[in-house]
Amino acid sequence: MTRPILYSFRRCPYAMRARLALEAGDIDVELREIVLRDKAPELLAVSEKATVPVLVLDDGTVLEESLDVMRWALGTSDAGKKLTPDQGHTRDAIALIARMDADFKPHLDAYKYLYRNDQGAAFEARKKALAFLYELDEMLAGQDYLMGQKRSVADIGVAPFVRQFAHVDRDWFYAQDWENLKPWLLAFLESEPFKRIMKKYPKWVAGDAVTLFPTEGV
Ligand SMILES: N[C@@H](CCC(=O)N[C@@H](CS)C(=O)NCC(=O)O)C(=O)O
Repeated sequence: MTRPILYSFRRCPYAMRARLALEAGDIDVELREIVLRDKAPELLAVSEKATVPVLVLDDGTVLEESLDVMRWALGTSDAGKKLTPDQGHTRDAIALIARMDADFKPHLDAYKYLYRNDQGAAFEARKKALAFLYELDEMLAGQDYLMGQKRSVADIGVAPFVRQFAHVDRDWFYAQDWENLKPWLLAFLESEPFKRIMKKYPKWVAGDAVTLFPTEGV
């Protein structure tokens, strides 16, 4: 049996959430670490869009969206059960993630990219991102995870982006009054699954020995 192939980039939040879903289901894939400024021709050959993550299934199906990779992982393994919210439905979690991609991520990108060159504009962008973060903070009131007392697909879909936001200016982030969001993010960063998916791999080149993710053996 050929294993699915995952084109991934360690620091990409979309790739992180795809890896977290695969990790939750212990679904082994062949991981190919991509360098964004020098993409492997094999990635370009299967995906015109060539963003990461891309998962190529053993029947040749190409999943080019992190949400599709997550949905596939949830549907084909224990990950579905493990990551089902104990409050609300998986579809609500996916809707929250999709809303974050549309409404929060553009402000995060602007904040991150402008921070070094134009702080005034960066702070404007940061302001626009706040509503979503306070919404998360409210969801977390009285519970450890976004949709209950159990880690769900909502947490793994959203947390990599909150991490990216927090890391633009850590001092500022941790000085804010989102008292539920801060411990939630810190717990995510310290969690075993997150540590497991953040292992470093060298850039993949055709002919390299296979890297099995999440198992990591060869
Ligand atoms: N909607 C896509 C977005 C993926 C995405 O934009 N990934 C970034 C890296 S974080 C990327 O590959 N950018 C392409 C590039 O920089 O050339 C998904 O959810 O998978």
